[in-house]
Amino acid sequence: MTKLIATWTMAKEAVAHGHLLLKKQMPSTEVIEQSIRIIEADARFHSVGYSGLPNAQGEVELDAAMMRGKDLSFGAVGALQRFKHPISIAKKLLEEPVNNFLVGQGAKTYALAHGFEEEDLLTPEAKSIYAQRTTQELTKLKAYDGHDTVGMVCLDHTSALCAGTSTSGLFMKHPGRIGDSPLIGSGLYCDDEVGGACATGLGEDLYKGCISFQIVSLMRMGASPMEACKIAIAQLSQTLKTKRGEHGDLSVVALAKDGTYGAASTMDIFPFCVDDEKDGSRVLLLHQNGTIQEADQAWMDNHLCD
Ligand code: SD4
Repeated sequence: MTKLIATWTMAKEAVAHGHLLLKKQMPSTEVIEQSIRIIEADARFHSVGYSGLPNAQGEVELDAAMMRGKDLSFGAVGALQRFKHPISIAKKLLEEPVNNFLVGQGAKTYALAHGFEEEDLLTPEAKSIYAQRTTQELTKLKAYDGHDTVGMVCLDHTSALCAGTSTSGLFMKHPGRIGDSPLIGSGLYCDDEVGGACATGLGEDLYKGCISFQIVSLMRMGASPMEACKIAIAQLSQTLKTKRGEHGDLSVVALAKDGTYGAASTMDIFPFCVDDEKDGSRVLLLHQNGTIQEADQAWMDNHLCD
């Protein structure tokens, strides 16, 4: 039975930590917060939290969200600067009766009023990657290059589900740009009656399909998480190709209330993590032909920050 699933190789340690918290019977909202905080704080990862790559004006700007499957409560922040743990602010907002999704200055005012501390998130390494990349010809720049989002779904001992996301968004994004990650139904969705899902990839394409809500809806109608992920990705990819000619990367993970999981992607190889009784967590590689294999040491050495 899987209790935690997360996008990308970088989530390995966080999922292992979450696995330990689940053993201590921590609720899924806490597990999601504590696990995602590990990734947000890790300076090796330039796509989430501290040390994230900055926007077009050189500022690190973060998006994060949390959804609780028991009562569909939702909290999110967008385009937030100078707070290392946007997932914790999203969790706080989830408890509010209204005003659950705050952006920019409003999110900052809320965070300060609730005891969150401001700090500089731009590390010398992130700054130098930014400087190198901005010297490339803009036409050769792929906006999406090297930018990942942590999306995580958790099922706790009471069968309560929670989903969370955290990201610094796209490289060279316009100040104020918000992707799919903090949008309910696009970056994440969960309902205890069914299961949960999270997305990563090009936000501007993912949110055109409300992809996470779509996956949970397919599961509600009887699809397994694997079927739901595959159908949702295939449909969105086809629709975007037909209507727009192309699309960016689209990847998803899902967890059903019975502890079965699914993943799908338009990438050749999409890595994701699941919890594991023996090692705490495992990194799995989903290939285009649908096969899933465990990542070996060589993959881990070369792709830890993916
Ligand atoms: C965004 N979906 O801001 C995020 C970025 C991402 O893998 O997930 N990249 O559009």
